Amino acid sequence: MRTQVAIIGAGPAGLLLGQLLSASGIDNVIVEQRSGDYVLGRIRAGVLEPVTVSLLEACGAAARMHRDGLPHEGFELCTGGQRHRIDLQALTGRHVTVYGQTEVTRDLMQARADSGRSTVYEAEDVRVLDFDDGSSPRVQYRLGGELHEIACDFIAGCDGFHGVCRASIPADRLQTFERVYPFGWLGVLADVPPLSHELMYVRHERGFALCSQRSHTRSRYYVQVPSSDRVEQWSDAAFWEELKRRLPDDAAERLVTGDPIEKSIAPLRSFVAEPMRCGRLFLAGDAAHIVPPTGAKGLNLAASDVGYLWQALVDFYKGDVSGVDGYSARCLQRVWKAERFSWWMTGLLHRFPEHSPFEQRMQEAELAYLLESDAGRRVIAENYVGLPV
Ligand code: RFL
Ligand code: PHB
Repeated sequence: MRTQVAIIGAGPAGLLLGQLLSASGIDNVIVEQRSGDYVLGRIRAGVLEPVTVSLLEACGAAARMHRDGLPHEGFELCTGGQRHRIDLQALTGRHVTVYGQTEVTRDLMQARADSGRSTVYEAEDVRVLDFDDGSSPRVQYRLGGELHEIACDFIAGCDGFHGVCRASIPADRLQTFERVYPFGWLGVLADVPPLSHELMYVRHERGFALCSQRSHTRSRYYVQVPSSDRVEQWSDAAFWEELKRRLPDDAAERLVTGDPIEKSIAPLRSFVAEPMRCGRLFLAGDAAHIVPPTGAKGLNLAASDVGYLWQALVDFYKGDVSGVDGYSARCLQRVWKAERFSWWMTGLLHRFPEHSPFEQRMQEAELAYLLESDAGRRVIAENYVGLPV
C-alpha cells in the first residue's frame, strides 16, 4: 500500500490529523494497535480550548460538539473552604467547551468512516522504518498474522506516551525532560447531576479535588491520591466520602452520589521530548509530551501540534518546506508554555508529601494573592483558555 502520510495511532491526535489532511486532499492511512471500542472506552479529557474547537470545525467534525458541548465562561477555585470564580469570558473574552474526549473521538471516527478513508485497527507489532536516512519511510504491521507494509512520504507519530514512534528515534537524537509527581488522580464517572454548572478545582489540606462534568446528567470527579494507591483499595463509598471532606461545606451538602460507570487512577507526569521531528517522522500529542491534567491541556496541546503539522504538510505539497522544517520549534514554544502552566497549577493546588509547613503556607499565600488580584486571575484565565497559536 502507498499513501502520502501514514499516521500511527487513532487517538484524538491521529484522527484529527487524518480528517484535516483529508479535507485538504492529502491521502493518509491510520494504523492503530487497539480496537475502535477500546479507544472509545478510555475516559480522559473533558475541556476543549477555542483552538481545538476551531480545528474540529475545520475538518467538519464539530456539529455534535456544537449541539451537545457545554460552553463554560468560568470555573471555580476553592481554597480554605472559600469559593472564588475565575471569569474566563470577562478576563479573556473567550470561553472553553466541556465535551468529553470520548465524544471528540467518536465524532472523528464517524467523520473518517463517512469519508471512506482507511483505518487499520488491531494492528500488531507496528514498526516505523527508514524515516531518517532518505525519503522513503515505511510502516510495517501484522494483521491476523500477515505482514503488511505502507510506503509513504511522511510518518506522523500520534501514538501516545507509550507508543512506538518516539521509541524508534535513536536515543542520541532526542533529549527528554521529565518530572514524575508523587501522586495521581483517582477519577470517577457517574450518571449524577453535576455539583455546579461550572468546574470546581479544590485545594484542601487532605489533597486536591476536582468536580467536572460531561453533561447536565453526567459528572466526572477526581481526588488526589498517593502514587502507591491502587484503585481496588478505594470502595465507591470511600471515594465519595473523601471527595465530600475536601469540598466547601455548601458544595458537600449538595453533592449527589451514585454508582460509578468508571473508576481509575491516572498518574501525574510532566514530560517533553525534543525535537519533535526526526527526518520524515513527526511526533504529535502525548507521543511528544505529557502534562499533569490540572490545567486541562493534554488534549488541547495534541490538537495544536496537529494544527501545525497539518499546515506544514499542506505547504510542503505546495512546494514550501519551511513549515516542515520549523514544525518542532513552533510546537515546542507552545508546548513549554502549557507545560509550565500545568506544572504551576499542579504545584499551587496539590498537597506535596515533602512540603514543610512553611512551604504549605507559601502555597496558600500565593493562591490567595492570585485570587485577590485582577492581574493574578487574568494570568490563570489566559492560560486556561489557551495561549494563541
Ligand atoms: P492517545 O489518546 O494516547 O492516543 C494514542 C493512540 O495511539 C495508539 N498506539 C499505537 N498505535 C499503533 N501502534 C503502536 N505501537 C501504538 N502505541 C499506541 C494508542 O492505542 C492510542 O489509541 O494520545 P493523543 O492522541 O496524543 O491524545 C492525547 C490525549 O489523549 C491526552 O493528552 C489527554 O487525554 C490528557 N487529558 C486532558 N487533556 C485536556 O486537554 N483536557 C483535559 O481536561 C484532560 N483531562 C487527561 C485528562 C488525561 C487523563 N489521563 C487518564 C491521563 C484527564 C485524565 C484523567
Ligand atoms: C475532566 O473533565 O476530565 C477534566 C477537566 C478538567 C481538568 C482535567 C480533567 O483539568
